[in-house]
Amino acid sequence: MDEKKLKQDYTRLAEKLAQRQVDAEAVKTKVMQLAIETPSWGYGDSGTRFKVFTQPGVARNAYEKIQDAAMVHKVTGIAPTVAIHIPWDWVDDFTALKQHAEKLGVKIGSINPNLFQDEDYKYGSVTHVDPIVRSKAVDHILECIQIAEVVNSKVLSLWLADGSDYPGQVHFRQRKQRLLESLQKVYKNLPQDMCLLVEYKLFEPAFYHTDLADWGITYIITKKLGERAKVLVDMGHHAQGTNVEWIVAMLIDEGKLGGFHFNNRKYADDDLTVGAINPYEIFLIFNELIDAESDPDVDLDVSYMLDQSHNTKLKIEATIQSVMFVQETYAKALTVDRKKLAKARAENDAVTAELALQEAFNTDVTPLLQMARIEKGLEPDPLVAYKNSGYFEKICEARGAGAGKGWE
Ligand code: PSV
Ligand code: MN
Repeated sequence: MDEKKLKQDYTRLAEKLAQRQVDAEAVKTKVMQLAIETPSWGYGDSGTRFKVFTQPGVARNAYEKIQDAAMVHKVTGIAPTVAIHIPWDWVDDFTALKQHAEKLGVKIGSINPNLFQDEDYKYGSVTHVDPIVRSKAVDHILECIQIAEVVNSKVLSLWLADGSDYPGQVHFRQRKQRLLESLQKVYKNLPQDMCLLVEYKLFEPAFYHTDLADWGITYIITKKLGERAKVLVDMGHHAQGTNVEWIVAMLIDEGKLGGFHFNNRKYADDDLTVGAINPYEIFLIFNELIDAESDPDVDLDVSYMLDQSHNTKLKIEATIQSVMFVQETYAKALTVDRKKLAKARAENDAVTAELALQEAFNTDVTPLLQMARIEKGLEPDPLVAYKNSGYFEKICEARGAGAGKGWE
């Protein structure tokens, strides 16, 4: 690394940003304050419903997944928490798991109950016609709240696979009522300092209807539950062409945006690397978030999480790449000339308004990110740092090749 050249490049960039009335030093501080949670299930073997593929050195249990997450944090400096999925990450002693994480410099983040892999849930979980199945589902979520308390997590993150496959199969309104009733039981038991994030998904596994298919119904449910229930936006869970940044803005304005699952999709599902298909979309989302941050009427408390399972990329590398992409895009969105944008909007000048966004999106922020990392004692390029660390060789030797499904 030629540090002299890097400093020159950074100075040139800072001058450019000053013309947009953006303080490069402030951006440099902010990009290292970002916290992106990585998912435990992104470190275990995964696949499609046709085949689960194995990878060399892949994590075989919750302890190893946390070890990998800690490695991602070590090289990026901005991935301090790891989400866990119960029972995929079940251990007999969650205090020990918490201590293991902390020893490695990370913390356990959101707790994700699993209401989709039990035979009982074939026709639904919290929406099921049978009260015994609904009770079982609610009890599992309550169990996850207890785990959250043990590991000191403040976020319970819920996604339901509930839906139906054929027209006429279910009574929509009755299912909605049962869903609300079940989640009200959960909410009543939610500790005061914990929040409940509710995630929607257009379709899958059900093909005809999904009980929480979009932000509208999820907003309604979380609104009825109470202040600590909010909506989680998974980037891959929308129909093609949906304006996700607008949804984000609406949820912010209603005080109901709770978090993100970052990823991308080409056709359906949600497991492509964030920004792989539509990098401008996440820039536009950050643009809304940054705009709201400076609004005194908005109280933002948003969790940023990745939700990706890579089958053909090496998992740790793919996760580092994703964390870096989110950070880079956030940095670009921080370089928007907001005065110019506001003025152009006030004058109905669509060209200038759009250009204000595009000039930020097209800004090469690499020198700023590299300087920010160096100042924090990190290597300038986390992917290179990881490759040079010898960690992959070490886990290949210690763990062997292919551990089988990490999600069962
Ligand atoms: C469902 O597709 C989902 O996005 C939910 O967040 C789950 O918890 C996660 O993926 C499981 O892979
Ligand atoms: Mn998700």
